[in-house]
Amino acid sequence: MERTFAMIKPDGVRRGLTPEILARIQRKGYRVVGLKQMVIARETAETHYGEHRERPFFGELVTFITGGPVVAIALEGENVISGWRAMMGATNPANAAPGTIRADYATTTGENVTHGSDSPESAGRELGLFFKPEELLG
Ligand code: RTP
Ligand code: MG
Repeated sequence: MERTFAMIKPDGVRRGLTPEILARIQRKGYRVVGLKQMVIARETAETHYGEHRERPFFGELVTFITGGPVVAIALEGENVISGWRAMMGATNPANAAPGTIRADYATTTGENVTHGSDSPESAGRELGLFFKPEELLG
């Protein structure tokens, strides 16, 4: 069984998409092993998106992701890392396959509703950044 870090970004929370996205996760059969709504501290956001530190959009990205509550989710399931990213769709919603979360709800690359870890290494790092072990189901 694999685990990943998923997040509903501030645009998704603001637009009331949390129940819809959790319903999609439930229908798919993934197990929610951690869940909390929170405002991300600037330092945490800079660590989370550290790989993009040198990119031109980094400042905007950190401002956006810390600009309102997010829902942090720890998911468990078979091949959940790639499976959850498949459910999200491409980073740029214009390229996202029909039926994916980003195709259905997002309009811009900057505000694309959800996040998902992109590898087992990122998943472990991001789960550790957002959740204490005692906040997760066994
Ligand atoms: P995420 O990390 O949020 O799950 O998204 P991702 O893997 O699909 O995309 P990634 O390349 O990791 O980029 C992280 C987030 O940065 C914003 N971004 N903006 N303006 C731009 O060109 C640009 N490129 C990326 C997006 O919000 C993207 O999800
Ligand atoms: Mg990414």
